[in-house]
Amino acid sequence: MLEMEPRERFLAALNGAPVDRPPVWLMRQAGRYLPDYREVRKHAGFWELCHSPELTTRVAQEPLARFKLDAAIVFSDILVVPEALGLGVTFGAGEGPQLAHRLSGPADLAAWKVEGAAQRLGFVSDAVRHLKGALNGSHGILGFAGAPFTLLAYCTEGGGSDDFLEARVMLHQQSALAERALATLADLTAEYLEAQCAAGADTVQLFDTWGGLLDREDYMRFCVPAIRRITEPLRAKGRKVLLFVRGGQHLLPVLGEANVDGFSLDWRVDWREARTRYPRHVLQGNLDPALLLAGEAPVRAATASLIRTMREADHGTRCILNLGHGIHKDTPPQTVAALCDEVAAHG
Ligand code: 1CP
Repeated sequence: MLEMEPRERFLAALNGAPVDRPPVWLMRQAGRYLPDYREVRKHAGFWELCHSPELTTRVAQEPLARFKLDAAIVFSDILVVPEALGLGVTFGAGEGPQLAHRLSGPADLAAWKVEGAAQRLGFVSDAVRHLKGALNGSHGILGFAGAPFTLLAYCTEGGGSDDFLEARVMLHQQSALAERALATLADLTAEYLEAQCAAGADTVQLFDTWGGLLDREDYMRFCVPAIRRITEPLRAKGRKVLLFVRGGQHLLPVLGEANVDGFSLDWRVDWREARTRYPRHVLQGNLDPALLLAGEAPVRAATASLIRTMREADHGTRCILNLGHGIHKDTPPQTVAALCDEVAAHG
């Protein structure tokens, strides 16, 4: 098959059309492991960066210039949504995020500034539009948002955590409040993702980074209905939605209920098992991000082996090569280059 252009290849894989080889992009491909990103951050705070279309385009384009990638992801963060709701999100130097106003009872939810929140998120669609103009059709573009439970987890905890106990307690102690908060987050996210698509995103990904903390019953009860509030209106408009659930291997049997076009698989999911269960979905993933710290040879071997698996099961279509979670900040750019070169060599 003739060599395809990056965006053409990315769209073909999303639509289940033939591809010369699987397209590749990497979660957190723009970020702290890249020197140019660190340079930008010396001069701009994190929110300042997110609000500047020129800077977000610059950091989103840098990995495209360095590596043979097929798509860009708009530079932003999942916590723009709680920030737009007035929760006061800050990123301290070298620490995780902090939220000034945690959700712990009904009065906190009543104080969320829902009105005008979608408009306050307009800077993210501006970033998509600016990136679209700069790329001029060369690469695919992904928009994204946090999935409702992952956002709820940060809202209740007031920052990062390993187990997000506050949110898991709330689901059972204040179920009605949790459901209302999830629905509020979902409805805002649906509008926000539609705006990203209208601005030029080819697909959007929901990051449920903490969804894997829940068992199947709770995921079905709380997360799936909230995700469907997002995916139903988007898919009715022909938008394509991908869902990433970190640590969600036990949830795989029920994820089909989320009404998405595809799944981004955590590295612990067996590709063949996922494909057998979901023959028609787009599957994306799922190399262990740790491989990128292990050197070029292991990266190339694992990449070649994953492409073989993709081709055996699907002739390679409806498959997007990626990591099973984001690039670690200590990753050497050379191994990222090796990964992308290896994928390109399979054309
Ligand atoms: O410069 C800095 O110090 C900030 C580091 C950073 C970066 C580079 C943060 C703060 N966010 C981002 C960008 C980002 N975040 C992107 C775009 C970059 C790209 O992919 O190329 C994306 C898609 C995200 C998504 C995101 N933010 C997720 C979901 C994906 C995942 O990694 O699981 C999550 C959980 C966040 C929250 C967040 N934002 C930033 C940090 C350090 C964190 C983790 C907080 C924690 O729980 O400790």
